[in-house]
Amino acid sequence: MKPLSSFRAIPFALALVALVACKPATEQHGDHAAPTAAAPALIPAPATLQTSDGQFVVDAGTRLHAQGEAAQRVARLFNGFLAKEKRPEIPLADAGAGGIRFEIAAGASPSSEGYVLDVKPDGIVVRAADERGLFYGAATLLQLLTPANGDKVAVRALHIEDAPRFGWRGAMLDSARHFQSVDEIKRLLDAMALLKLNVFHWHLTDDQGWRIEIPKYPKLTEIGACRIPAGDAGIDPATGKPAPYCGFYTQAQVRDVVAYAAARHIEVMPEFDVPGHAVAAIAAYPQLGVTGKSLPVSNEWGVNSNLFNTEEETYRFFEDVLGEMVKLFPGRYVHIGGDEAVKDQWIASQRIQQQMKEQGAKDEMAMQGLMVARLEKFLAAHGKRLIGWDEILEGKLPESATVMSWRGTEGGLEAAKQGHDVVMSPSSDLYFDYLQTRSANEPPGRPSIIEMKQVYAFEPVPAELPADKQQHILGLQANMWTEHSRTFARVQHNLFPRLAAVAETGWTPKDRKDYASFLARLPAQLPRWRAQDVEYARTPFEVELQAEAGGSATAKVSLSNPLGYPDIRYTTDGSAPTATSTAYAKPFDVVVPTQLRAAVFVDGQALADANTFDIDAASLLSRGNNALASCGKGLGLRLEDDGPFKGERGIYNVDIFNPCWQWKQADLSAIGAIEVHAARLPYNFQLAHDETSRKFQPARTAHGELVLRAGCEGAELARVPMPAQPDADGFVTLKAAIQTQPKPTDLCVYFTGDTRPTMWVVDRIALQPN
Ligand code: TNX
Repeated sequence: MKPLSSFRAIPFALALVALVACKPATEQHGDHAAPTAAAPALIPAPATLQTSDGQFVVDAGTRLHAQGEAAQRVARLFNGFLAKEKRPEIPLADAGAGGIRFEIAAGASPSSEGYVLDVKPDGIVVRAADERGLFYGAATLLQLLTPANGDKVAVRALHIEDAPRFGWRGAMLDSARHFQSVDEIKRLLDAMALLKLNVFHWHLTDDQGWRIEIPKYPKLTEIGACRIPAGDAGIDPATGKPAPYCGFYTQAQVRDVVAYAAARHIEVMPEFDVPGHAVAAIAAYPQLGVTGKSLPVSNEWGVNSNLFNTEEETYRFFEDVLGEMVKLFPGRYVHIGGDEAVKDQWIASQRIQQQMKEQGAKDEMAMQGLMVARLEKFLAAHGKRLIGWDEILEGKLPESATVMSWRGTEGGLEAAKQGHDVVMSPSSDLYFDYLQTRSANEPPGRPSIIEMKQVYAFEPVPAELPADKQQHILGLQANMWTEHSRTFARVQHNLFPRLAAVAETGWTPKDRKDYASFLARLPAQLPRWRAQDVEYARTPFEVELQAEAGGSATAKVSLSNPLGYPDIRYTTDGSAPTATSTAYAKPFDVVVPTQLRAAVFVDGQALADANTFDIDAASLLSRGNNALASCGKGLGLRLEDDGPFKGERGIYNVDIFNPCWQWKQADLSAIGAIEVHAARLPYNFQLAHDETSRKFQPARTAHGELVLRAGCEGAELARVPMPAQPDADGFVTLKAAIQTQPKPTDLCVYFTGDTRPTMWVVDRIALQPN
């Protein structure tokens, strides 16, 4: 519950990671070396690219020529990006021979987002029919100018003709569950633009926070923008008083974000979620809710049963909010949510049932359909198109409505068949709150893993969709929900590098996509991101280790990399691994204790800082939370502790339907006792109709017991009563004597008693030999 300082001190099983600074590749050469042009590693891959002999060297003498206002705007942005990467800008100069030329020319590309880029020994020319296309050409050039060799870059002679496959290449950010500053959002917009993404879907309202200033309804931000986080995170230990978590964007800030995005050719699409995900608004104005009762802004995750009502005054509120949004956001679309609106409250309300009868809605989904239809009319009258999550298909949907398919692709397929436009963002492939590796270094999130490979393989156009309907698939979008992402660093960790795969699917022609080629190009993107201050996840580029106790004083070690980069190098003498350290080929034995350090190499460069693993007798006999399996297949989350109030908090995988962990095939043949180190977390979830899935065994004693079993349905090995509270450090350590088990045993560990309001979670299990 309240780990104060001890979290860091706990000897974690096998995953002690030492962070060693890794220099960007651009700093690793002297600037006197003669530059030679490398094969271009572009992401997203362009539609066509032909290299030829020769190269052009960009150096301090190079000048940038841009004719006309639009081309000059692109040139200034281009130099702005160079400056941000702390690289020399390329001075603008009047037209002359050689150098770099940005040019807008009618007919240069058939697509407004397309461009042509030529590198020849006498200069570089980027040409487009439209400013937008020229910007993407400049973004490609920025990548071609890496890696730099001091202030010189040799660019291989080439010819690129490029244009995107899809018009909607999106990323959604949930600023409701956790809030990001305007500067952070601008950093994301920069990174998106350089990957040629063009839609920023901004999730601004939800149960846990209302994040946009609407002057006519000041309480939306006075009340709705703050919540008291669950558990100890919501109490300031210095004062004992509630510690609200707050944040909203003023209208001036929204305009600033919209303008910043527009300059980078990104459309910002706001979302106002109705009729569910409405608690923050109802907390501000209880008359908007079905019960009329006042509610706190929610600090629980999941599906909340509080909905907006269907009164005329509520419609006025909707139109007032949307009226502000259509003024603030010049883009074509406004998102009205529509997801996860469980109808229990509407069913229970006589008044809403009466209104349904009067309005001819045969059921609650039809009533939501009428709501969508009214909002669609309102938006259309203001020149906007309505888009909503795929649930809106379940009501009668206005023809012009666009569907965002999140519950798989079926909703999108059905909508496109019916003639609606569709954006594909299935939770199975494009939800980036789902984690990307099994590493113990992953931040909180959803630990059903969506690996890069799966993101890359996602195909937005379903094979079953008839050819004459395929133009309805506008494109794809990655969604970054932030229930579990308290910091912007964690948001970026989840978005990058996977967003690069989304960018390639959105941009590159289908037949030019190739995962092996993508993986080969990805290492070149890492120093670019580092220069741009994009805090991409290191976990996919790290080394993971598995160690099993071997004979009396050895362990069998296997090493792997989540992305499958093959060149793993390691040391066992404490030194930092280099490209010439021992190459890992297959599992091998080490004597215990050994400190093993390993990194993955591509072209002589480490992809990430080396990982350091301490393999000793204690580590072989213990497993941290991350190395344990869940007992069943419920709803797995990777949750952060609610304390300490300030500083780093523990992170635990837990199945909130059935919190139970197992050490599969544990060798208990010489084990006489088991020590369990446990933390306690608030159970702050609303599961709506899934509530019945929440399982726990009744407690037999006042505070429940720790139970150990041989197999989750097997014989009980031990039962130990739990204390009322964890220790001052937020943890308890429990010791249970067991009978030795002759055969390898699935050791299952759980706690009895209601998981609400708090649940115990296993932090570490240690086997104690007889
Ligand atoms: C479902 S996606 C939601 C969100 C959650 C997300 C978590 C959608 C339209 N609704 O409210 O944040 O799952 O993965």
